[in-house]
Amino acid sequence: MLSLTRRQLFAAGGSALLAAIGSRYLWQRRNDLTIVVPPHDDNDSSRINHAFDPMQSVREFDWGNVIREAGHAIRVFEITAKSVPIQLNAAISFMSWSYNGRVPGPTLRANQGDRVRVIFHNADGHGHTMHFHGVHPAEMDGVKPVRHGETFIYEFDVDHYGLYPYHCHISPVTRHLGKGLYGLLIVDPPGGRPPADELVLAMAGYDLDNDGHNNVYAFNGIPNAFRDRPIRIYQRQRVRVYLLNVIEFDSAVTFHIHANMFDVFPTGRSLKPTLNTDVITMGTAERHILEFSYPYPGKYMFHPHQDHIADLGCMGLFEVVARS
Ligand SMILES: [Cu+2]
Repeated sequence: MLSLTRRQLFAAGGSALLAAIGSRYLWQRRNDLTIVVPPHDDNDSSRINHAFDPMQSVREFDWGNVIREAGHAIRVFEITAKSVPIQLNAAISFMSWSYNGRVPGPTLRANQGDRVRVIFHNADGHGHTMHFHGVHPAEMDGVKPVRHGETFIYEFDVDHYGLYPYHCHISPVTRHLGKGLYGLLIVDPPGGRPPADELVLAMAGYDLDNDGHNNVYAFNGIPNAFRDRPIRIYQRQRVRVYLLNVIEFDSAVTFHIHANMFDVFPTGRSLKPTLNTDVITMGTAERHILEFSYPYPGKYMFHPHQDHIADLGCMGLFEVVARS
């Protein structure tokens, strides 16, 4: 893949050319880059059927359907809450409460300035809601129960790009969120972000016996899913991770990647990184954009550095695939 640095451009065309076309040219070159995703080997018939595919949720974004009403563009999403049994591993089946039958719920995505309409059906036996983080009127705050069989429409403008968790806000929230009712809304800045292989990772715990302590932990709903099936990424290609921590009961965890450093865009609310590190601390509901690229092929762990939490299922691998 072609990527011109400023120095390479000087070497290629000289300073007069650079002065004439300047940073605009560099920006366009970057936008011309094609992001490619390595294929995953999915022929393993011994793999557990979890009820949904955590590998799919890594790179899946729901942009909704854009409609126009009275000249105003509205991005429409449909979400249904329902109980779904999920196979956490060979031994543990767990009755989740889910948005659209998956944990985490779909990664909703919009552009700054959009109006967002979320049509929320509750097909579950318990009352649930969708409480979005971000700016909206009180009646859209998702703290009033939506009963079994009812539909509620959440509608608000997203005027600030960034990352916004959504989750059920029925008490006890630890239980409603911990059983799987959470997800992420990404609001892109005007013009978007530079091309990258974009991944969604959500860290969460499961309190299987309702004793106020998590028994297992997971990235994207399934313990050790990406330890057993590494996420393949290409060497020397920018990776952008939309990272959410919704681990209840443990007040804060870290996120750590091996053999590399990452840039941090806190809450997705900046276009420039504020930190470069390999461990970032996150309280419950904190979320950040991380960017990195791996220079060397191989398999590299990522996990919270609360190592007992990693040992209990919050463990994954990036498999960095060589490219010529
Ligand atoms: Cu709920």
